[in-house]
Amino acid sequence: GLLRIDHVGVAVADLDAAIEFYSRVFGMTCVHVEENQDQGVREAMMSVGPTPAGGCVQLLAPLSPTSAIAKFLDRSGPGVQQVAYTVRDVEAAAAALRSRGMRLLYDAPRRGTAGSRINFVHPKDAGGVLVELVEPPR
Ligand code: V0V
Repeated sequence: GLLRIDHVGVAVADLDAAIEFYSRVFGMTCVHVEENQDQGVREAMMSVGPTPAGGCVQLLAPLSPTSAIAKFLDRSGPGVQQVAYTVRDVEAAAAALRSRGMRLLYDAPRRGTAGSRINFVHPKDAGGVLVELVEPPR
């Protein structure tokens, strides 16, 4: 099952400008920056509150004009693109959701932030929300 909210993903055009904005205005701390070629993103994890227990906002900037984030920005502009939940076992969580009629985007998990394993529920099956499952690295 789902353990907690892992992060809320926000599509942005300019990652460095967004990091500066979230730090200055909301007092969040940038705890990780990474480029993920497979997902076509440069991303930053912004920790909410004094400890990681507060969860994170994940800022997502496109690496190429054909990436998922570029397409989202073209269609919807900047804003919330996904809600991600922590799971213990991403394959088991995906199987459970498939059995409840959800389409998962990948047959097998792919690599997410910091070596996590990820999959997604199609937004059309989840009330218009792109849902991500995140199994943290061991
Ligand atoms: C598209 N739609 C969305 C949406 N993206 N609705 C809500 N939230 C979103 N993010 C709607 C879109 O408006 C269409 O609605 C419909 O879904 C189908 O659109 P489509 O043209 O068939 O599909 P695409 O090409 O827009 O692709 C959508 C999907 C794509 C979700 C399939 O974005 C995808 O593969 N996403 C998973 C990977 C990803 O998002 N990577 C970036 C984050 P109408 O017009 O039919 O009503 S990377 C990440 O999270 C990492 C690294 C991490 O957390 O570790």
